[in-house]
Amino acid sequence: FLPEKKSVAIVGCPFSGGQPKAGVDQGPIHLVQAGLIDQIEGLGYEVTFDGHHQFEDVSALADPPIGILKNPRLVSKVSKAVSEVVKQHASNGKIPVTIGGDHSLAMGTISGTLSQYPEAVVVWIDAHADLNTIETTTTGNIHGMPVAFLLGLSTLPEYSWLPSSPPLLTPSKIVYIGLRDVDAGEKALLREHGIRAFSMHEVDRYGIGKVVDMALDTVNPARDKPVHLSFDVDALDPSVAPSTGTPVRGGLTFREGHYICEAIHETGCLVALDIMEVNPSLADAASVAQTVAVGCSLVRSALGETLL
Ligand code: 5AB
Ligand code: MN
Ligand code: MN
Ligand code: MN
Repeated sequence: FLPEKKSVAIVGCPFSGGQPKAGVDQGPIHLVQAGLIDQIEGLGYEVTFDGHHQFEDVSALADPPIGILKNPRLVSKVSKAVSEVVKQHASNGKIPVTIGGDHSLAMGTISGTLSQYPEAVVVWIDAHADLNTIETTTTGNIHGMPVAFLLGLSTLPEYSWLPSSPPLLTPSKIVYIGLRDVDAGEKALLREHGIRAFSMHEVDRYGIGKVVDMALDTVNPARDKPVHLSFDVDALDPSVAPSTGTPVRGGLTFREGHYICEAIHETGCLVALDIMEVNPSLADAASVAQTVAVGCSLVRSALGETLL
């Protein structure tokens, strides 16, 4: 299933509608300005980048809340557009690298990957499970809900473009690493659906090397399935990636985060990558530069930089 030519397509998504803090839409602009494209080319890839995705003006869309969900139609429209772009790049044999933007975008990226590679599995790196349903969300922020939509646990007529019965994603095709701030309703859903998750407790107990092996053993035991890696930078400790909207202390170290990307690269199964939730409006200039640099280096690691 892997493209022969080393080819990457950057999908820049300046979008913040899945959460309330301004600035996360500037994340992709900063990542590109920091030289991400040259850096990927430097690894021997051919890189396609047609400019950042242009999203419809929020004010142009009548978008009252559904229940407590904020910007539900806008998030749906944007994710649907991203899904089509990701699928298109994947079908052209490129690895889509989507840079956010908030994590609601993963509804688009992962559905795009799964429509091209139905057997793909998802490795979700995050402090949070992003598994809230319409019933369990306490914030109404859709960046905390994309996995539930992908699994078909949340359905709305406004999201009918996303298949729900059967859904594209099933519980045995996703695994989490890095969790440490999971809502009570999400914990119940993890248990109910038998979704495998490695929290920071397991990272401490077994070490990151063993945790990544175990995580891949659960979703991709023969290492023969395409892997979509969705990386929320808040999985990293706030001392490593301070400029993000929902930081939680006690996260992955710089090396643990990069190790995950390197180990997935080593499997040779990576078909799509998301780097999400970089928010350059949060924290001081040095912290922003640090977070943006970490975002770029995670991408490089996932694309094989550290292989000797
Ligand atoms: B992120 C919370 N669980 O549902 C919710 O950053 C936080 O994409 C979600 O992981 C965090 O709003 C979403 C409290
Ligand atoms: Mn998160
Ligand atoms: Mn997330
Ligand atoms: Mn976050």
